[in-house]
Amino acid sequence: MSAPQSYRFSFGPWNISEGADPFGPEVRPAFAHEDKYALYRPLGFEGVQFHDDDVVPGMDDLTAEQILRKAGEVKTMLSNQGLTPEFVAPRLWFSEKTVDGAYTSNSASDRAYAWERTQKCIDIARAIDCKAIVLWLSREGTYIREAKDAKVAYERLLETVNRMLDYDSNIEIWIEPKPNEPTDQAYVPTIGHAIALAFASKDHRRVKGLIESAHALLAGLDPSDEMAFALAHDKLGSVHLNDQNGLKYDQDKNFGGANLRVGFNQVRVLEEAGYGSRGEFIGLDVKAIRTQRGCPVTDHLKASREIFLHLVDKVRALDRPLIEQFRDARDYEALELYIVRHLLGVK
Ligand code: XLS
Ligand code: MG
Repeated sequence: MSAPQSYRFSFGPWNISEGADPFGPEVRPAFAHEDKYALYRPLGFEGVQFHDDDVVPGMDDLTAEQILRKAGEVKTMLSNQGLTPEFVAPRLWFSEKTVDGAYTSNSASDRAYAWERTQKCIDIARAIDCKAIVLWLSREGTYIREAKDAKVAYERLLETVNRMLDYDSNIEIWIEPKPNEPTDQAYVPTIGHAIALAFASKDHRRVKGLIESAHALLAGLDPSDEMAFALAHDKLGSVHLNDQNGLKYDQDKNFGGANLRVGFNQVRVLEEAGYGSRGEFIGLDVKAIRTQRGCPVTDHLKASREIFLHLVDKVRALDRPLIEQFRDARDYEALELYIVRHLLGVK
């Protein structure tokens, strides 16, 4: 048997936040973005996930040269801290020009803005030596179904993916599905949709998915099965591990915090498929609870990583022959009791 996989972890600077929510303002002092890089290694993380404007704030008002200069500075900061940029995602949901979506907007000028911004995002990724672009399609959807022609919208998404592949011959595109929020219904709600787009594209080897646990749960699906589907097609670019307590707003709770067994099964599927052995990161997307005091707050990141690693130990300690016996006998009652006892640490 090969040596057990050791995992590398990543998160985005937005995971260290000031605690604002839709009902109230910041509750913790701000902590400068650029000071966050020094926190990664001591917390056990080596990958940084970015939005394009995390790298280059105010990028819409800067020239190409200014953008590249700023990106170069960030590249140096990362290498000073021994960090790897995992992905850059165009933040296409903040601008006035994307209130009704970006690539799927009915307005040609909105779509032109979205494409310009995407090119700049790829330029930034290149400038910091990052090989992947994440497309979280946020406002690509509708509030009422009649607002857009959904077939045309999917054609526009495919056209965008193909243009991105043409624009840069090395980058990978990782599509991050989510079924709703901020829109009522989002296009590309599941990993199946993302992978269909990948295979329809002109170079499917460079188009994959990023699965966020909470997004799969919001679609009423089990994240471990979503991950298994992507892995079976060799299309799991990355993950955003977190948790979600039912069909509510996107909670970004600590991994395993709401449903430990659902967390365990994600780890089991990743581990059994050898995820990570080609350098893939265990990415987290977790929010500190609003009531948490301090600056910067990082306990939620530490906790999620620790829970993940405990679950790896649980997966490695499974009695595989016993599981096979239960499967052969189709005794799923016994299998379930064994799994729950195993998780509880009782014999
Ligand atoms: C939203 C996403 C987003 C992406 C990057 O839920 O997690 O932050 O991962 O655009
Ligand atoms: Mg995410």
